[in-house]
Amino acid sequence: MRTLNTIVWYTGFIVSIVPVCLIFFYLWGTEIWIEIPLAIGLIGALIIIAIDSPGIMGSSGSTGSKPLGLRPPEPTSFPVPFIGLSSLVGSQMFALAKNGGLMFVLPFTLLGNIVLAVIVALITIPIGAVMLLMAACLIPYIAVVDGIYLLAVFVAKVVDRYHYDTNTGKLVCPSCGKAFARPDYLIEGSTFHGLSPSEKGVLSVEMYTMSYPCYGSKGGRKDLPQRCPECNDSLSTREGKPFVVSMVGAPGSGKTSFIFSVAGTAKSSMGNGNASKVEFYRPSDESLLLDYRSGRCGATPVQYVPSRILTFESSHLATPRHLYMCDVSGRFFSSDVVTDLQPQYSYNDAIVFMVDPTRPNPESVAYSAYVGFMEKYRLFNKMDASGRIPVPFALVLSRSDVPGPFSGLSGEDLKEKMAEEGYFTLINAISKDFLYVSYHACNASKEDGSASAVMSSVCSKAGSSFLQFF
Ligand SMILES: Nc1nc2c(ncn2[C@@H]2O[C@H](COP(=O)(O)OP(=O)(O)O)[C@@H](O)[C@H]2O)c(=O)[nH]1
Ligand SMILES: [Mg+2]
Ligand SMILES: [Zn+2]
Repeated sequence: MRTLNTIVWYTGFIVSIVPVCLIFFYLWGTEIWIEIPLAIGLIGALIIIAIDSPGIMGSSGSTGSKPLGLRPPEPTSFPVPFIGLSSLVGSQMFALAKNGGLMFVLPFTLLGNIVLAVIVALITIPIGAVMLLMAACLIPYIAVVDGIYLLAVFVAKVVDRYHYDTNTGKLVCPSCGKAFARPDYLIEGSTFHGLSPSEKGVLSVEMYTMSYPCYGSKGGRKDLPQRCPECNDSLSTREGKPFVVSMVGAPGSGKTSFIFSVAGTAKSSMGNGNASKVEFYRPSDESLLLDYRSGRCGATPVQYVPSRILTFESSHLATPRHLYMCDVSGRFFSSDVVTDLQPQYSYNDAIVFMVDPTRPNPESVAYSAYVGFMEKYRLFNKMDASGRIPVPFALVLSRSDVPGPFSGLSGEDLKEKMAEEGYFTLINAISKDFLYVSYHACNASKEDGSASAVMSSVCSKAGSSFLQFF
């Protein structure tokens, strides 16, 4: 912004000199008696303007020490805004008029020595006249510059707001799981919440020593150090908007396996061929994927487990995208674990409910896990049982590799067969609680695409851009 202000400032001088010359030539033609004072006036005015430039006078700069005040005004508040072009050129007019006036007054201070006074007057009065005319000629320049300024501010505001809202506006802390609109940004020891577009809409903010990207992740703000506003942990989400999946189901139903099946498939297929990079947010999850691939899948502990986060990057996305798969112990859905602090219940984008149809008494195990989940979910979100929840809900039968009554079925066929096979109460309850329900079968112990198909279905129901990755 400083640069822009400076350019407008010096262009003002150049632009106003041209009409001054034209006025002289229009009024008096090319007479020598007018050319000489005009030349003196122009050269003098330019010299005075140049002498007062910061480059020559040094940057000592406070307003009081300026001898003539023809430098561009320094912004006094940080971050540096547009000064506002009309007030910029307005103060330029004032500076020219004041200096022009001074040139007229100067000879009178030397009246003690009349010869010197006349010589000085011969030089300063043309300079004064040129400066006063330049001040007057700035008026049309102000009109043009202001028009451009107002238009630029309007466009910048719209563009900035669009970038800001499309690229940010949802943050889930990978450490504590709390959700916020924006992170805290750290700049030169100060913390800014959100670094949001200001009144005038500019693409970067100038602090005391440096310029920082302000709006739009494309501008580079995503590379600033960030922290979680709640737990203060440092984040490297790079403003990637997350898609959050809550995993639900009885112990051993296949939740953890499902997560690694999705993650493994996404990594080996490079997000269905649409990502340039797919990796775990936490490198330590890589070894769990290796365990899963070699058939080891440990029980998930009964405590808060940070989500498994998969990061997708693509050249046509301004920010990475993070897929949060919130794993929990199945025991959270039984009555022996009373407190359940799963923050994702208030903001999840999809729910995947796993059912193992091969265990003894599968319907009642699944139903009681579902009831245990819904009690906590409604309680957490302060919902009564009357409203249907608009979050996409996928019921997934695991162990599709084990032959049984549901072999080869999915969608409505699977739903009907389940109703016949004793899951009627469960299906009925789900239809009452959720608006968008889908039925799937999958082999969660393999990366055969069956788990990814579930992701594809919920992403499409949620209208999420993550759909491309499955
Ligand atoms: N054959 C087969 N085994 C599965 C499937 N899903 C889960 N398992 C196995 O079931 C056990 C429990 O799975 P896990 O994912 O830990 O269940 P969780 O308790 O719901 O997280 C693990 O040994 C898995 O390998 C499946 O679809 N097919
Ligand atoms: Mg588990
Ligand atoms: Zn946090």
